[in-house]
Amino acid sequence: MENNQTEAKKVIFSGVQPSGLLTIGNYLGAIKNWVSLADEYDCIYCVVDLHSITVRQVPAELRRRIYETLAVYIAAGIDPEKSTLFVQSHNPAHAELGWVLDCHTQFGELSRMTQFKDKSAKHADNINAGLFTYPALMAADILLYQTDLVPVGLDQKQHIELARDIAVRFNGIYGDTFKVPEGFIPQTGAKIASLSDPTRKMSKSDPNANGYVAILDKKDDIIRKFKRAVTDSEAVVRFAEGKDGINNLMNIYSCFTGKTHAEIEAEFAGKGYGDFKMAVGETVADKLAPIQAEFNRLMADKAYLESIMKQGAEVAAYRSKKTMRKVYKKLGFVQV
Ligand code: AQP
Repeated sequence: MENNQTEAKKVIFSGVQPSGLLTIGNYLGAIKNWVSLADEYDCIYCVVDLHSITVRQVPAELRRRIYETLAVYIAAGIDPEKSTLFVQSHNPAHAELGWVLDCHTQFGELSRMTQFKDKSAKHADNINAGLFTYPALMAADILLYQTDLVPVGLDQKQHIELARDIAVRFNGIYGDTFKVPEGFIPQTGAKIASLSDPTRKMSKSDPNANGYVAILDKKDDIIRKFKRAVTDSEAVVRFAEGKDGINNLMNIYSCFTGKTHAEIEAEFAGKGYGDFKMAVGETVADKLAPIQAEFNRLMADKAYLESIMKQGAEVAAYRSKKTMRKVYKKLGFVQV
């Protein structure tokens, strides 16, 4: 199952929740980097369905989105023969280690998590215990595989720091058990903002569909959303403080074209926001088109997606077993 070469490579783990249509924020902050790291590292990419039920989901939609999320990973360029792709609930070790880490995470630590504060404000009618302990389950996801690096967007930085604290604490109490992971946050694209409110991050569960661009949005919709994007009244394309909307569009354009901010400023010198927004919309739509075509092909072959899920779950279970045995032994549980 594993060869020596794989064992020598550093381990990467990351995931996306199937809680909506994946956005270009998820793509630029996480998935695009997963693809670029896949050759150099031993990569494990997960569809984190257990996390998604911290917010109420419609079961039929959730089921469809689990397939869709996996299909987006592959369509974006992750080769299931090189990386392990699987669905979190298919490996029960995540929930098992999650419980153990719940018991090693402090109430005060979890109370400080900004995502918990944001999400409990958004879902005031359903502030459940899972929403609160989400970061401990995320720590379990990562620590199970003795992960070295976790490529994520900026919004997950605090959770990665907590995962490190939990690992250090556990190792301190019971002796060396977990590798202490590092976050890997990209230079550009780490925080893509909402198009309708550029002071907030772009989110796939935003009830306002004009705030996000989904990876699977049609070209016309993508262009329309960029045309409507909130900017400012200066009408000069330049990256500067107080120009959140334009800065965000420049970041998006930079991520998709590889151009620097200075190059973008030069390209649009003397042109208005209309031209710039149009160029961003066209570029994003054109770059997403091949991913969308591959996605449609994959979604028409559920049997193939299921075979990837199955194969990935076996590898994930095999790899996490070693960590779980170690954890249970260290805790004093009886092993028969
Ligand atoms: N706006 C963003 N910019 C850059 N990176 C982002 N990520 C999310 N939004 C942005 C990164 O995408 C990965 C997967 O995120 P997630 O699904 O685990 O949950 P999230 O961070 O809460 O993302 P969303 O889209 O906002 O989901 P919902 O709306 O369901 O809460 C992570 O690496 C994240 O950093």
